[in-house]
Amino acid sequence: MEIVFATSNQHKMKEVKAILPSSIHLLSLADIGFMEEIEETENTIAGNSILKARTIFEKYKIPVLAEDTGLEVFTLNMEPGVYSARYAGEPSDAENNMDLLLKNMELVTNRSAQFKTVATFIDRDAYYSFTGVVIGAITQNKKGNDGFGYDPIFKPSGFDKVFAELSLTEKSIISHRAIAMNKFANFIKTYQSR
Ligand code: ITT
Repeated sequence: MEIVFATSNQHKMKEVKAILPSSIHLLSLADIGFMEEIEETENTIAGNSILKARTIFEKYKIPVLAEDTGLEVFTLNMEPGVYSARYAGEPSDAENNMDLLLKNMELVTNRSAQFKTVATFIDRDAYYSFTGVVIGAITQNKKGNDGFGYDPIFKPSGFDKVFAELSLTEKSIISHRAIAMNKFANFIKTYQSR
């Protein structure tokens, strides 16, 4: 089945291709000629996930998958959350975002946090959303060179490495994105495109 994956983030595309079965052929936004930026105007992760999928579906009327992800720190009232991409302002910059988060957590002892992904699939008249959450903690310093975004400062529970120290294959087994996308993959197995 051909599905457009509505993201402008090449790291997400790479991870999702590694997670989903090869029977799902993912097209990029460039493949369908969509070169604009989708403004994320909703105030929840789920809302922005639906918004991204809906924007592409309404224009092209083809099956679309989109996702929105946020890093939620429990003692910071679940921030940066829906504002994860622009936590330190715009344009979005991963180093600045991590630096600001580490600074805001200098005096914080409970460093528990979670990554949350909401993936949304739209085909015809209905949308279907799938959530993936991974619990962990924010480290004191950045480590590792793999992954993207906040990966250098997020250590998943039960691991002694941050996400940026895991390979693509290792991250793709345990990540928030993997949990959400595996739920979608299970759903699509029995879904009949009408
Ligand atoms: P699209 O909206 O085009 O999909 P984006 O990069 O804007 O791409 P989000 O709004 O979902 O995606 O990103 C929220 C922020 O969280 C952004 O700063 C990402 O770098 C970061 N992020 C998302 N997934 C991540 C992951 O698996 N590991 C670390 N950081 C991640």
